[in-house]
Amino acid sequence: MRRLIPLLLLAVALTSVAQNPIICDQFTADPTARVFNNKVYLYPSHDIIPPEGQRQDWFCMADYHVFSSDNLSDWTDHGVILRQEDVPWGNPEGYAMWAPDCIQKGDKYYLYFPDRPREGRGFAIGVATAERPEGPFTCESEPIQGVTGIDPCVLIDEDGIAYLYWSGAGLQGARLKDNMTEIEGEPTAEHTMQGLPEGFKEGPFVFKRNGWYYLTFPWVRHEGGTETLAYAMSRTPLGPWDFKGIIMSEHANGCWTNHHSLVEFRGQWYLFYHHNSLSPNDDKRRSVSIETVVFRPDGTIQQIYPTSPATTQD
Ligand code: FUB
Repeated sequence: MRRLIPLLLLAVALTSVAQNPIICDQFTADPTARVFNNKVYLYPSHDIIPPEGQRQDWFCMADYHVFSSDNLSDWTDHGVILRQEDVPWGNPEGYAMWAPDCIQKGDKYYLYFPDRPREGRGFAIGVATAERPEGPFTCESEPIQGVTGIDPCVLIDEDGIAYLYWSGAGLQGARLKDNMTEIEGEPTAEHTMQGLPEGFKEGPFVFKRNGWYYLTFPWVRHEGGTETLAYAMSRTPLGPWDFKGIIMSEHANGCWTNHHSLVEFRGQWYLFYHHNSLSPNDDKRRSVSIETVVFRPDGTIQQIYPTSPATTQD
């Protein structure tokens, strides 16, 4: 009986997850799921078909929507929460609102997002704040100083200290100041996470469970390959990390990217990830799916095999 109960709980969780992909009236990618006020809020990138004049075979994103659900099946679209034109330091025609994150501290919600600056090259990471998870969000006048790159993720530890992780030259991590808009220490300091294998890495998502920090990330394990989802564990928030392996293997249809978050909701952990299910001939227009996650007794994660329509190589 003691063995049956977890299996029954898992079966209930599986049947309560929506059919994949979960949002079908627009493209959604790079999903960060967070639990606020006993609901799951989803902060994805919003892939669009590139307008004329933009590169047609590349990512194209002009704004963010936020979605919420209290059963993981029915999702409410709260509409646009930030547009590229609303970013004071951003290029209003950059179409580069890539993977975001949102976190609550006190009575404020902080949206972290990459964008192309008006001046110069590359990406910076901005912060916008709101009083509610669905916005409206107001953007800070400058991006985070000393941080260049994409795919921000924020962890607030049990002691209240916040950490920012992002993808620059490799995966980076730094402590955030209490104001949540600046990193501690010298901007030029070495922030690269130690202990990770070779292979292009982006999209860090860090969470804590039972005293373990998990650094999860898309990882290309073979030269010329596409992205898996992989992870490493540590007893400290900035590593060094002990690489553990694959969470989800490469998409079987060649969709180059995957990007994800893991979240616990009502006692069950879920993986949110993306696949080009709604645009099989275009892997830059992606859609979010959900699977359940199983942790082994030692804290490691069982490999996840996506449910239809996504399939993986193994
Ligand atoms: O969505 C644009 C980029 O594709 C993200 O920043 C990466 O993580 C990859 O999913």
